[in-house]
Amino acid sequence: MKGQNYNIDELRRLDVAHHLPPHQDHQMMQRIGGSRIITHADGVYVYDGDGKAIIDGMAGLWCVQVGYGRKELADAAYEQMLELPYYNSFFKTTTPPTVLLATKLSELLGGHFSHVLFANSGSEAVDTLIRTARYYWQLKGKPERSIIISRVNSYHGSTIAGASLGGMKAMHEQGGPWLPGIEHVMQPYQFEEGFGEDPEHFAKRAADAIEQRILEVGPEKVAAVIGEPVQGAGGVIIPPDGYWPRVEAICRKYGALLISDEVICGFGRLGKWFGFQHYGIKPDLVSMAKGLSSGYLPISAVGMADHIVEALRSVDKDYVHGFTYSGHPTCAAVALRNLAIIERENLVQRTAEDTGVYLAKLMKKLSAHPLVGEARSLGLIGAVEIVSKKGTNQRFKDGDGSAALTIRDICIENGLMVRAVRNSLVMSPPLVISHAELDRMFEILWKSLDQAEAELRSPVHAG
Ligand code: PXG
Repeated sequence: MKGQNYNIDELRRLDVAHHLPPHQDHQMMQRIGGSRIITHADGVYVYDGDGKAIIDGMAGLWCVQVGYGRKELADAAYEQMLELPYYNSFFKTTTPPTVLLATKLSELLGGHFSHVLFANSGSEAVDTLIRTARYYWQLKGKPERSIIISRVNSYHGSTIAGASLGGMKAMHEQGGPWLPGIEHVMQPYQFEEGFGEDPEHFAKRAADAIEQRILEVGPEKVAAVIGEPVQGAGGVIIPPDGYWPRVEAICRKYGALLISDEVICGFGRLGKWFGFQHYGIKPDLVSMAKGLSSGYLPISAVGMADHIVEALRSVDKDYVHGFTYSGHPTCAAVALRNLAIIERENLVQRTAEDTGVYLAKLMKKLSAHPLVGEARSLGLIGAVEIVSKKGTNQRFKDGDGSAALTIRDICIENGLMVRAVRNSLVMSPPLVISHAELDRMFEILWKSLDQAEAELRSPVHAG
């Protein structure tokens, strides 16, 4: 299979002719003649149609925790498909992997999360969160509690509900009207919104923005506050210490549910099984996807705290929610095997105590580069802020994002896949990455920044 001879030129032509890739500028794709075709992958490397090896600094799309080429996961899918490829969990029926995965997740979530409900994508899990939070309050006799507070630049998916809940301006400009009852407040993004401010003060200010909004809309109308422990797609925004415990206290004060969207932060990314465990908070609902199966098959889940399940069980009628493939046995079998690999290879602890620490060291070194305003990381997720003037948060071209895109393209040409988000580069390598591979990533980053600098500082680009 690997390195199979595809007709890459023809595939690129067909890509333009018939395929609309997600989250993409379709005019640009036509202009550049189609996508880069990724033909195969192994470990932390992906390979394109020209045979070019690229270190996958993004773990696919923040998801391939255990790296590529895991025969065990292919075997798990194969064995389950022969045994029982699919059956539903609707007809008072379910399947062994479904139940075993629910049990395993409830163990990993710890303590008060006794149950999970399955879906297929992060977006579906987020829809489930919104619906469950609102239904919970209906069951508690407080249907007026329907508002959900979210943050600017948060990402919660691309369905109508997910995009409504997310704080992505570019998404909100396309395809509304949006779901009512969502409020967006400031993000805990110190580099942009509190540059030079005492971090403790900034943490308090950002958390208090939530309290203010609760008071503005009326605490009796607020169902929940949702956040990613670290905002991923929004630019790897790592909140200052003190932010999450304060947000939790605010939720408790006004009786709002606290929801942690763990789609990126879950499964070891921050050095704990879940991001909320890193911050020492206790949410009422959590969403999971991506690293749950390391992206080998689509599966997502919502973890529910005991009091939510008690409310669902307080009535003798259906909770009329779920999907054809909720708890899909093949996806569940692969997820179970993936979690077993993460445990066996100690990837969560390794991220906390070894590779995450090493990444932080490399980030510190990189922050000396003249184009770098800040290089931050937590566990194996990080961001590099690109600035036009060292020591400030001033951007190239009024912060239109083109500088980061230029550097990103150079990185890819040099054999490193990273993403550009507004004025930063972001990364989340597979949790199996070695020190030597991290070294290689940062050699490429530094070299690419050097190459980009001349171009960015030329009068044409600096504009
Ligand atoms: N919540 C979070 C925190 C996410 O990161 C979703 C929900 C939705 O998951 P699905 O499986 O429906 O895509 C995500 C997904 C990007 C990018 O630009 C990030 C995601 C998806 C697409 C693009 O970094 N995250």
